[in-house]
Amino acid sequence: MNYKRSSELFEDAQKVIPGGVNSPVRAFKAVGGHPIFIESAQGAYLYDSDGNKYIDYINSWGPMILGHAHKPVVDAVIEKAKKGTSFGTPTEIETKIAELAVKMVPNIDKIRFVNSGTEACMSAVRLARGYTNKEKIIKFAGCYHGHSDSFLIQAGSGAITFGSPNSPGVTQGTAKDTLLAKYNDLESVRQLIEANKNEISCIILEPVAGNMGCIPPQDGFLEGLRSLCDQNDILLIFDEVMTGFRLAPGGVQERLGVNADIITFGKVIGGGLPVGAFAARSEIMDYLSPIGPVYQAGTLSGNPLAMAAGLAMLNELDQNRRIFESLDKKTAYLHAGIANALKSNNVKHTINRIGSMMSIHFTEQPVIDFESAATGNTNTFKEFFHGMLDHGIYLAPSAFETWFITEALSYKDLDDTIAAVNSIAKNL
Ligand code: KE4
Repeated sequence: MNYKRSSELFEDAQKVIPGGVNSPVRAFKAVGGHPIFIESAQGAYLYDSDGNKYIDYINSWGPMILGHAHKPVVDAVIEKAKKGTSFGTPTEIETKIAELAVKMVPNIDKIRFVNSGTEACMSAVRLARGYTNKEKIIKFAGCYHGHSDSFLIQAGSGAITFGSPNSPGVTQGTAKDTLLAKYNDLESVRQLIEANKNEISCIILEPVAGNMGCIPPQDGFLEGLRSLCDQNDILLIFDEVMTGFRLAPGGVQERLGVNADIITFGKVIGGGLPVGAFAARSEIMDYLSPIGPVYQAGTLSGNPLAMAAGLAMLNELDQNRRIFESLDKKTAYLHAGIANALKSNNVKHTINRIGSMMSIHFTEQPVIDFESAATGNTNTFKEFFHGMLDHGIYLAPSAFETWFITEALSYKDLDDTIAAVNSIAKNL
């Protein structure tokens, strides 16, 4: 593949943007080389500035579940833009998408829209602290909830990727209120609750982790957290920024049958435009300003343009629920093909998968938490990543991310992907 133009564009970008990127994980730091600059995208494909075509398994880190430049979403955005993009006033479309989200997601009465997953998770924790009048939170090593100070403690995604899970700039005063548990380990949570009696406002987690690779909850883990929260007057926050409207119309709550108290959203809910949201039953959400004391606000929150994209996306997912079955089948097919290709070439690996999320870990042990995810061979991942890129397959440039499957992928795309793995595996 020729990456000449991307290389030139990266040189220019680095002069005026820190690291040449507006989000660190895009910089290829973990895999070496330089990032690929994408010119356009359509369906399951990306087209870079050198004219190379890729089958895309990032899909903008999750939003493009129906594929890039999906016509109903694009048309909705174009029509809405002609009438103005943002007024800073209430608009009918905000109510429409809120009604649809409340219909699709179990156990919520009200939803507040913001502009990113970070904002949604940050606001959800503030709401939990205000509602319970308690200050500490429990998060899990390897989970990522955006870059708000309270979360950059053993954070996943880009933070693990760059080996800075605890970021400078986060004060001790903040860090002391964030308690760290081990994913899929209820005993680690019990110990924290015992040691911090009546001080913990909430437990926040990715109910299916996607930021240390894809790590589904083990049987009983979510149910155990639900019980611990009920017994100790703690709110359970499901960060469904990745899983919401992806693992089922109603997300993990629907798919795995465990209810949280507050649920956060991002990615799919915005149809590719900047949208985050958090939702809960009324007794919690009514603690929010302007009716309650917990302040939260945003200039572009619920702007009509982003709402138009999100509403078009959610409408299609709500009205064509067979999409979720198709996504599951495509992901299972891809999993089986890749596993066979790696196994037949004696490549040590573990593949985790649930719904349309999966990840490959170059380790033989089961990957169930941050520690086991970190046993993956990062050099093998680097070779695998660049081999796939050269075969026109675009993966997340980090071993601590998830493959996002889009409905736009054909079975030929999946077969081409499996063939690429088979070809690369011979040299891993
Ligand atoms: P944003 O602020 O990036 O919209 O959302 C933060 C966030 C919150 N919760 C979960 C479970 C998330 O996965 C994310 C963001 N995901 C990363 C990918 N692992 C975004 C990619 C990036 O940082 O550029």
